[in-house]
Amino acid sequence: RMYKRQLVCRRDIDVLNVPFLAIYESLIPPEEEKQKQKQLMALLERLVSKEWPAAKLYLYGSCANSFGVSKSDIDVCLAIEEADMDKAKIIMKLADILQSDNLQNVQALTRARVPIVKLMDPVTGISCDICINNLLAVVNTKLLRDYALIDPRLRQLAFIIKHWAKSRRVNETYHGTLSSYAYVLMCIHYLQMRRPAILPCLQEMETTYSVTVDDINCAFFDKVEKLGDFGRQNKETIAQLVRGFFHYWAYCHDYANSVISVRTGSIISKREKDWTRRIGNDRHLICIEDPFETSHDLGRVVDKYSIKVLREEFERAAEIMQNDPNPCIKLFEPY
Ligand code: 3AT
Ligand code: MG
Repeated sequence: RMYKRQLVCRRDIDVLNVPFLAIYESLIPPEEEKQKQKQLMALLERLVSKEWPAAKLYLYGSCANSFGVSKSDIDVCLAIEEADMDKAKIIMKLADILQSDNLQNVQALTRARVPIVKLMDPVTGISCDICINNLLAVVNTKLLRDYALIDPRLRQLAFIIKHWAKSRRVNETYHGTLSSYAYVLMCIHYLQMRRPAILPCLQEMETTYSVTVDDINCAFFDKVEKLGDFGRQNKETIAQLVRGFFHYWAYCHDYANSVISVRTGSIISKREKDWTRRIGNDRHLICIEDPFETSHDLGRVVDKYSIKVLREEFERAAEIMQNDPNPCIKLFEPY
């Protein structure tokens, strides 16, 4: 009888695969959008190389890590060696160069935590942020993209979680909730921890890709096409994974003692990282280790108010996934 009940439960949850996959499909950017991004990149490259022939432009963030939904802004990094010029000066110069072409709303934000130039291209309608020498972000973009190539369930899960987080307004770092980057790391970690595992830990495998950025050695296995169908032993469906993800963050994660770590593919202790008390503004109320900048907790933006909001949203989502026969409406209900 027990077995029969489990079967029924499984069938119940699996009717949700169709609507979840439909949401995922609806969020994928169309090919035409990718073409427009390329067109804008080509224009920017042309303008930048006139002033700085040796400089390079990289796409990073969701437009390059494969976790970008339709109509996202694009994130661009200008890699430049200008020993005698500080970032603010480069930003001003860059804004000047772009202004004089037909780009619109060019703004130099020199005093932001990460100084950027913002602009809009009227030809493609795409908005873009350009930062200077943020090469760690370019490397973590590659890591995320490589993980996405291993099993399609990662991209599906991350799109759904990001869509939920945006709908519920818990994807706003300036209000103390988590970045998209943090949510994708949470998804990767969740799939690394499944048994059988759905994702491996690329940083614990043989090094096939290695760069040193800001004195940090970033090394991992990037020949992901060689991993075959890594997660095939695990038959969990997208509906089960969405439910399991929320259940984990609502009821199972040990917020007092644990750090999730994609770098090791495991849970590590706060004590081991000395993340047990507040230092400055880092409160460590939910701990997500950056895979390369290991002293960096992506949960550090979370404060004593927003942790409550976040955990209540995880519980709300877990409860809906558990009890609502038609959860897709309520789950993504605008906050
Ligand atoms: P959206 O689709 O724009 O919401 P995204 O993946 O572009 O998602 P963000 O705009 O938050 O995410 O960030 C852009 C990239 O910058 C993603 C990641 O490569 C890098 N990044 C963001 N936050 C951090 C961080 N705290 N530490 C290191 N890298 C980060
Ligand atoms: Mg972005």
